[in-house]
Amino acid sequence: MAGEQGAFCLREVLVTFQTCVTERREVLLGPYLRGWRGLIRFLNSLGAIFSFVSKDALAKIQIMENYCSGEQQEKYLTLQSMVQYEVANGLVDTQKRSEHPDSGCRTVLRLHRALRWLQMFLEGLRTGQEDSKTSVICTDSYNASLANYHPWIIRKAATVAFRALPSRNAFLEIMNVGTPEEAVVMLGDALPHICNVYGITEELYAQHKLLDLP
Ligand code: 1PX
Repeated sequence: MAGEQGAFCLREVLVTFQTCVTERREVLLGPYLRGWRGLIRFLNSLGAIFSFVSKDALAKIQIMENYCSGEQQEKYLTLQSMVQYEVANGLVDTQKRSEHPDSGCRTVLRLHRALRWLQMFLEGLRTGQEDSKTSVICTDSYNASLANYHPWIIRKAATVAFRALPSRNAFLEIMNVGTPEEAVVMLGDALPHICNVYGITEELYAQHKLLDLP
């Protein structure tokens, strides 16, 4: 992403997922959310057919940004401090959404599950054959991850939208990091960082039994 209005470059977006992990393996929410904003910008460039997805993701990013700039902002510096604060103060609904329908913990959990989809999708693109279909890679990675948490109607809408995805090479070019071959190399460099963020979050949520938050 070369500046706000400049050409979109996926490399710079993915780098934020590298910079959000500290030496103590904490996940900084600021860069994490910036990474998500960049991804949504990319999603928007794929056309209005994905606007129902970006609307939901943006609403979640916005909820988190409000916490990060709100009265308790120092509690929302890292994922670890957020979990500690919200759990210790009873700010998380664990059975059904009621008093705290938009806790940071449940909101990040939705993004975290989507990050797993992203990781699988980009890995599928990276290792796919030149003529493999992006829609198939996307559907397979969705079915193996996020779809498990979505009702039928969302799954249906998502799989219909996936059919509109461009070919693998066109997709690699939209990433704006050079030739398809260069994009594949970039993905190979960037994906371990996404896996790392995913792994740290998964471990943290498992420790606190937060992986099934309503
Ligand atoms: C070069 C590749 C970059 C591609 C970037 C694409 C970024 C996609 C970001 C997807 C973010 C999806 C967040 C979904 C969060 C979610 O699961 N929300 C559901 C549950 O929320 P709730 O508050 O009700 O508990 C919500 O019901 C979801 C609604 C919208 C539909 C979500 C469909 C997800 C499909 C994901 C794939 C996107 C297609 C990308 C094409 C490349």
